[in-house]
Amino acid sequence: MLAMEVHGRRYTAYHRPADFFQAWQQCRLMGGQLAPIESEQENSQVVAAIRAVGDLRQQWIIGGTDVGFDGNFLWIGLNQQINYANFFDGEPNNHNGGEDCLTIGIAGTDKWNDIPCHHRQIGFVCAFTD
Ligand SMILES: [Ca+2]
Ligand SMILES: [Ca+2]
Repeated sequence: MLAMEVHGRRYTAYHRPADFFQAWQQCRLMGGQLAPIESEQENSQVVAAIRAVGDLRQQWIIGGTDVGFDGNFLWIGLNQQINYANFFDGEPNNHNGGEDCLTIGIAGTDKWNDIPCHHRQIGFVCAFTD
């Protein structure tokens, strides 16, 4: 209980078009990681970070992927499987067999979606720990 602050993450959203791997590299170069989200509270923090620079009418890249093993999602910066999940209804659907990277902001909600990793989105969210 009350483990919500245990990770001590700060999230920053970047309104900067990028695909998953570009976003992953940019977060790393800035000393952070492409955002993992491990609780409802962290999901809210990510939404707040996005609203500081944009909105949820478009999808923003976060750090989840099942590349290499469909249906087995992990946080790329943590090397850990996703436990807390906040997918939109019907997602992840691996549409056309080619969706391996996660976004937040599908249909204007704070829910997640899987998309093709090479699709550029409006921006991405990094997480930083002190
Ligand atoms: Ca997939
Ligand atoms: Ca999808």
